[in-house]
Amino acid sequence: MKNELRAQPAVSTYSPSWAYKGLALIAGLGALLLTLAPDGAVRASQIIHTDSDGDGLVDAQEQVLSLNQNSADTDNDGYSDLEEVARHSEPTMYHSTPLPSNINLALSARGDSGRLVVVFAIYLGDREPADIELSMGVLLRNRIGHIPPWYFMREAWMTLHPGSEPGTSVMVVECSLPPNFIHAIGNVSIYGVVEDSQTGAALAADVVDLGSQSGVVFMRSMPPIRTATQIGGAIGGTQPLSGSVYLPIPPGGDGDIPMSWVPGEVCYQKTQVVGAGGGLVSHEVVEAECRDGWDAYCKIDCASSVGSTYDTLDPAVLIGG
Ligand SMILES: [Ca+2]
Ligand SMILES: [Ca+2]
Ligand SMILES: [Ca+2]
Repeated sequence: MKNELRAQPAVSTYSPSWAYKGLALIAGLGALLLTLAPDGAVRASQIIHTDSDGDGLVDAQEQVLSLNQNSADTDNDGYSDLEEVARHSEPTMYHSTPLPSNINLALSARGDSGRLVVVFAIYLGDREPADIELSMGVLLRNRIGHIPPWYFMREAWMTLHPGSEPGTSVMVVECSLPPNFIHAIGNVSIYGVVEDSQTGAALAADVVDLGSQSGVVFMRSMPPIRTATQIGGAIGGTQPLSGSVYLPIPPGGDGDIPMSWVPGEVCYQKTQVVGAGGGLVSHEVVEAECRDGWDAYCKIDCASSVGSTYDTLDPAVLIGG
């Protein structure tokens, strides 16, 4: 169903070489994934799933999200880190708690054991896991491509955790992808959709934007609220943050990051929307610089990304909004 969607960007940003790769990739996404992950590749069961505080987010994922891996409720507001991630409230701010909701989905990612792991955090409310189905896909050359269910299921790892309200639960599904996939494409939006298993209706959707620069895979995300003053001081002032940070998530660990990436910093980009249509949103980087105070790395030429553009998906289009 989802692979019939076609999105047309208002602004085309693709180079011919990228388009060539995109064409080659879209020709057989399933075949590509199979090629890049032949038998013997690391499976989901070989990914490190240590969860020291038992909140459902593994330690390595808490590190990417800047959460406390030794506290199930980092901000002590009664909602677990996992539930806050799934429900899009800020897990490190006591005064940020989830809005009333029936079901939510949040995607994030990390590198782990030579693989890229895409993490679905799904707030189920009072639903059972059997009540929903998941689908997953990518934005490739202006088109939405479905990741085949056989691949998804082979690579998926699922756990279930209690929610804050009695009778509610939060599910985590981790799906590993070959990092070559990201290297080949450069930038990719990976989407997930939670569907009603009875009716097929889309209930929730989210998108995570991944990229590759100089062989380093990164995840683009909004700066956490707690660092608004830190990151917004020079660039954003007191205005609401409109930018994003890109956090390196090298599949093999920190050792994969070359010397040209500065430790203790992150590349912050202020962006503006320059086009939207058919579910695609085109962003242009208008300011960019390395900001310190982060347990991350900043590519030394972060500032040269000014003027570049990237596209992402509007999750609302995936649920018919
Ligand atoms: Ca945890
Ligand atoms: Ca935690
Ligand atoms: Ca909390």
